[in-house]
Amino acid sequence: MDSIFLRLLRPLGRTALIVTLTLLTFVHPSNAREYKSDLHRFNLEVLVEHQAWGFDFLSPKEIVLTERRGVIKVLNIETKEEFELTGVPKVLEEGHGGLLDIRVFQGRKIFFVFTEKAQPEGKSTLTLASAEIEGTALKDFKRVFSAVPADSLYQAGSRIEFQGKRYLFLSTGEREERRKVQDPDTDFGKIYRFDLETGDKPEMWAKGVRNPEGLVFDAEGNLWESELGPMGGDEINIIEKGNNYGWPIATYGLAYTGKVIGPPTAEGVTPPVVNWTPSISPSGIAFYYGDKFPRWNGNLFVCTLSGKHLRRLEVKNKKVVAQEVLLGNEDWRFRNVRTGPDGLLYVSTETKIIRLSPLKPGTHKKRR
Ligand SMILES: [Ca+2]
Repeated sequence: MDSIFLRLLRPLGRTALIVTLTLLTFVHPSNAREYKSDLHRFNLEVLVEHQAWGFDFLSPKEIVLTERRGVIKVLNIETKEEFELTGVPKVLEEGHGGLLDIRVFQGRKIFFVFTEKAQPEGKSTLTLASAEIEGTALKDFKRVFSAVPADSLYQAGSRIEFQGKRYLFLSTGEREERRKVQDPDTDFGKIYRFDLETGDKPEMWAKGVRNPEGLVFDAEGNLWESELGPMGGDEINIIEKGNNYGWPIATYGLAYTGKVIGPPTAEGVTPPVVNWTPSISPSGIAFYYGDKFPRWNGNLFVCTLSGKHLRRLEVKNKKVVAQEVLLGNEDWRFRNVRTGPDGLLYVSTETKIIRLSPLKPGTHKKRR
């Protein structure tokens, strides 16, 4: 029996059928795959087959991205061509360190975080730097901040988030200096605010975070952070000035040996908005604000490493009211996520950058 679709087409003749088939082909490019979620069906397209620890939009058509081994690339999201920038400083790729987050500030000025050798011999540090992208080169490279040296580059944190055109927030990890995290005079396990106008010494905005790999403002101006706990105790927090987020005096997680580190909550400690035990290892986070996925608007997307999925959180009044696991069958470690200027969702894993675009039944003919 003919489908309703074919019956409707028949009077229009062969041309309409060919045009329709062409459009169907168009929305199914060879490397696109179709997925279903609770609220939207979507296509997944692989843009490039390599890691991006951090990435941001340099223009509506270009992504600037980091590979942890010490490479910064510019990717054209239409042609999928990319080139590597020259003039990138030498990074120390060790533990969780290397070339980490990267953000576009204004025009082609960028900020990025990397880890490098420091004195005394054998120590390393976490450095925030700025530079300008000119053609295929990094110019005007400046170190803005280098953290107190430590022995370890595990739990390095290192997300950057801007507030308007004046402030930059940076999350620093504990770097296995657990006992120094609560000390306000060390750079371990902190959220800093930099005033880019005055260039003053950064202000400690909050303390007591462990390995904060996600940092993002929502549309109402709340600063959300994600952090990897020890064994269990992964958290999402809302960061407020002066607050203590508890590590290591309060945690839902256990030491890798199974030993108790601290109670889940303690006086003076701001509890997480949500926590996960066993671990899913949350990394980059982003709110979706765009017109391509209307039912995802205002949702918080969380990349997970050991969880190997992209997690969608529905948020109401600063609370997580629903969660959905997306792309859990791919065996990918998800690193970072961002809404594109085109309203599509861009996600990086340890092996690729992908783009999610909506697919709604019955909308094929509208899509050009
Ligand atoms: Ca905490």
